Amino acid sequence: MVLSARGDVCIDTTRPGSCSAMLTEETGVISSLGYPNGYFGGLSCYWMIYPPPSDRIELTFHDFNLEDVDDEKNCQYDFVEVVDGARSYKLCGRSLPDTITVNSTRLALRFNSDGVLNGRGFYATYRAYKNEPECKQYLYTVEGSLSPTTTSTTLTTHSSCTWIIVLPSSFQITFKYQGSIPSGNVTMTTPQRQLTTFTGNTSKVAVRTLSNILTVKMEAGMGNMFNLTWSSVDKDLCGGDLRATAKPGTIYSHHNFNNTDLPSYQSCRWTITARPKHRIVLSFLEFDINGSKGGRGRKCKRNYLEIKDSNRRLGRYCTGRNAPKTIVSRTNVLDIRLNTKKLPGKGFTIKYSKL
Ligand SMILES: [Ca+2]
Repeated sequence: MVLSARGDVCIDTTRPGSCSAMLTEETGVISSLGYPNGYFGGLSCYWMIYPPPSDRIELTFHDFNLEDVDDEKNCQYDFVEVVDGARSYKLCGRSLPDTITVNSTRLALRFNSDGVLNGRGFYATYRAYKNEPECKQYLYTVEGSLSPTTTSTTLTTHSSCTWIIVLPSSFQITFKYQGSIPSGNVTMTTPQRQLTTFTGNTSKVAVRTLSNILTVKMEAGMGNMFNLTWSSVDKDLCGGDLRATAKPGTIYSHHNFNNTDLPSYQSCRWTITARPKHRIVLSFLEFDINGSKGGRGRKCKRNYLEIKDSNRRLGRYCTGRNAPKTIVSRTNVLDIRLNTKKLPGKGFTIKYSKL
């Protein structure tokens, strides 16, 4: 790229060491050649800021050290000139200028040094932004639903809207999506990866993220509609110490049993204790644990439930091999362990009581 500077000098901005540049990003850095070790005399440098569509450009100087002058209003030696189309103003000397905000889509900077007496130089950053607030919403609830129709007023003035579900780090978000996106798309991402992009018509899809943060971004388009419901499990919060009495208690394999499948990569332990000389009876009301990936494994390797009473193993269980119905302990302590890896299945519900 070649810019004409001073009319008679052409500067190649792609050449290393060039003192001029065209800046087309939303935000960027501008510093004088040689900063902070001082600039040369006889420079005339131009920076053209042409950011993506925006309403305002904000220019902030972080360091400003040009040739020392008595009169910073009369900048006739070394100076920075800011041109926003309508106006221009010169900055010189060693006072840090205030942040400059212009209602313009473009901004030009010119740096001029004369033949003698230099300074450290200057260092500035800029950012371009739109006047309207961003269409972005943070959601902090462990379950909920969202639909862009509820925010259609904001969507009409934005090219895209973003919803970010943020939960504590031990949580894992599962979402169900259905939508009709005739133009644009809806993209789901976690900090780790892009999960999926929806366009057109999508009937209900369920996705388990393994992440505590989910970003949903919709590119606006006429007639776009979707509905997203999410739930989550706290993967640290499973298992527990329970007491068996005559009145039955219930163990659910995980939160939101019936609504979401078992979380992947869990290790949970429940210890049930009855009074001495009593035994414990477990009744399995529901049981669905895939022994192998997505199927009915025979060896209960991938996902399984293991039950012991006082150090003696009563069995390892998964669907298909030996789905349990009723288990009675021989001692007053029962130990239930759940281990899951991938696609563990629906989960289980167990009633327990003392015998
Ligand atoms: Ca000078």
